[in-house]
Amino acid sequence: MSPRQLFKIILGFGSLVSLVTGEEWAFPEDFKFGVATSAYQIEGGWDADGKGVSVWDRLTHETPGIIADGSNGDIACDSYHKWERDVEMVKETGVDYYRFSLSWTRIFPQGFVNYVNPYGVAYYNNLIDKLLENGIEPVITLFHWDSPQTFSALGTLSNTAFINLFAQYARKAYELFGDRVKIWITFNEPKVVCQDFHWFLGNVTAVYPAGVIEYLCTHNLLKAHAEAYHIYNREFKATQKGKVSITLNFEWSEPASDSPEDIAAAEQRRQFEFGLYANPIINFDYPQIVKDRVAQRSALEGFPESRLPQFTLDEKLRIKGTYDYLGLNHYSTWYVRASEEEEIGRPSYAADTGTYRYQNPDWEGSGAEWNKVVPWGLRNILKWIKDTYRNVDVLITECGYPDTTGDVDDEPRVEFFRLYLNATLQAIHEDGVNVKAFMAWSLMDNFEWQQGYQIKFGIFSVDFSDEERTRTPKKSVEYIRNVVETRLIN
Ligand code: PNW
Repeated sequence: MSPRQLFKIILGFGSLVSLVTGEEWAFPEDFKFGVATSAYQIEGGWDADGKGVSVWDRLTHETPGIIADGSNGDIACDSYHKWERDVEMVKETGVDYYRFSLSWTRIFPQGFVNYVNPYGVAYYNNLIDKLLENGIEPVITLFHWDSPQTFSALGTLSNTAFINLFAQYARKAYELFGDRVKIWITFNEPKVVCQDFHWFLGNVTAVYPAGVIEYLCTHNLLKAHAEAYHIYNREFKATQKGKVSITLNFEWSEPASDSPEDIAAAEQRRQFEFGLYANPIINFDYPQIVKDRVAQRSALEGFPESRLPQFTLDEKLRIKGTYDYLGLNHYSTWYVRASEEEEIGRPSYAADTGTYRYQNPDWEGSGAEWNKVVPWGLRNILKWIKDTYRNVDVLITECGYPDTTGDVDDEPRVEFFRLYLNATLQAIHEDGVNVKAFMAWSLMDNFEWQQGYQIKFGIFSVDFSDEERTRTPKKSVEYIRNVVETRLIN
């Protein structure tokens, strides 16, 4: 029996039980569904109507070999011109939310807010208005990786100047769009920005001084987030009545065995990967284990103080509580085992994190190596978040399934959503987690960063060989639409 068949039997049994007991697991009334995209991945129009250059424009244009298929986002899905069709697609899916990001340099070509590009503002105004006309609520990410190229000379996020530059940008965004936009996300996936891909900082060719800049970036990003939160609270909240938070990515770390060492190793990894950002914002300061490990390794490496900067008490208090919900992006799960300490040598976040992780080769795969289908990982994450962060409201801002075919008959993606939506329902009903939304990644096939167009996450396919960038619904559109309508998984 395949896992899929087994799952259907279990699901079937579950519905039988609920029939008999008269209770049925439905998505609560106030639960919202959505679909998500980001500016650089879909918009194209990279230099249209006065848009300035972002680090992704520069990177893809000037670094041969960096994108798997040699492509870039110059045209992408051409959403800069096809946005009306995008709104139709969201409408067709029947969801409540459309999450998209602002291209910073489309609105502020140089990154600085002294000059506002009216075409950029008009683009987002039109999109927002059209969404609202269609009963769809916009969810806006301010920073989904395409920072202004002009900041690169400063080291972008590794420079404290970034804090104020971002705060000014956020204020302008609230001013321009906040009368209609009520859900704001400051940063998408800080860990990816600061710990995973150094070229997000615009530092394409230089040897990356890992282990130092990684934490400077984290430190400044958390402060920039907090400033953007406080600006909203102080200057806009009373009139605009919206919510501001951050979206963190979390791949679940499951202990590889019941041994205390493996259990501790998995927790260590969660704290390094998620706690590094969530703890200062929701609890207080960086997690103790992160502070201790980075300090110890820094000392052995000969640094006079920890490579992880310290917040002053005022800063800790200023960052604490800067969330009105928690945004979560989730894709897959790993087993984690305790491992020997990496030798003292080149300092790095990876060495600080320690531990060893792997995936079970028997887990159902997908079009991306790392993206194994492990729905219980999502449920465990949600439970862990509930326990670690006092049952904060969680919006799942991304969750999705990649393939390489782009087939409109995307049964494996349907199955993925069935399983992950069911894990969400279990977390709500059995574990009492406050999950308030599920947004599918992605509305359409798009520029998948380093993988270019080879990996497809869309519930709509896009014909990239056609100038019109024709979009076609896949089976998963119908599936999601049905879940939204019935509020049940079937
Ligand atoms: C997200 N991981 O990144 C991004 O927010 C999207 O822009 C992107 O297209 C999408 O995932 C699909 O890749 C990820 O650690 C970050 O496994 C980290 C992980 C996965 C995705």
